[in-house]
This record gives sequence, structure tokens and C-alpha cells, in this order.
Amino acid sequence: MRRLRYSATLLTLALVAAACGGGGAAPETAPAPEGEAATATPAGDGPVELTVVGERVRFDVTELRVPAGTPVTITFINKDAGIPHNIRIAGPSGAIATEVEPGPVTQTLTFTIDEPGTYEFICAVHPTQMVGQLIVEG
Ligand SMILES: [Cu+2]
Repeated sequence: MRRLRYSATLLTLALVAAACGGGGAAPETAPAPEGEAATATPAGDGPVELTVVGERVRFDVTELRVPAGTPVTITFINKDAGIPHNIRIAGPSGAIATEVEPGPVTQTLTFTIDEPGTYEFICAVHPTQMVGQLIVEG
């Protein structure tokens, strides 16, 4: 059986990132050696974060590319006040979707697809107007 993990949550991403920050003054740290910038970019295996906006009953992007076997978080921003949208991906083991909700609302969809391929994503309410392709690259 192919593995497919996902979860849908609402509106929490920005809050998590803001929760850090220390108390009290940080001790002085030695300056970095000249010409040697610190980098926090993960090498290859880090999670992939993408943003898709729904506005005027359209997705702002119609093609997404992600690597196979890597956790992906899509932040879906429905900017259409009073119009319900979601994002629904026809994954290899079934649909992965957020709840249908009227905007304005921000949702997140987290999943991992291990099998390379091209998978359609739609809004379940507007499947002919809001449609695109998720390309999972092996
Ligand atoms: Cu829609």
C-alpha cells in the first residue's frame, strides 16, 4: 500500500512562527568570520512550503512542483469574501483536501506523496474554474 499522510488545519502557521523570541538580553556573541555567512537552508530533505491564493474564483497558480517523498505544506488563502472554496488534490491514494469554507480564510494542507506523477488539484465547489496540476517529481 502506498503511503500518504496528510492533515488539514486552519490558520495556524503564522502564529507558530511568531512564538519564539527570548527573554532578557542575549549575551554578546562573537562576530562571524568575514565572508562566512551562516546559512539555515536545509539540504534537500526539508519540508516544502507553498502558497496558493484563491481569488475571483481562480487559483493564482495552476502548476505546483514538489519532490516525491518530502513533506509539503500548502497554505491556501481564500480571498473571496462569502464565497466557499477549498483545495483538493487527487492524490495517488485518494483525495487530500481542506474543508470548504467561505472566505476570507487561510487554510493549510500538509501531506507527503511518495509516488511521482501529475495530480490534479481543484476547488471542490468550482472544479472547472479552479483547477491546476501538482507535479510530484521523483
Ligand atoms: Cu471555489
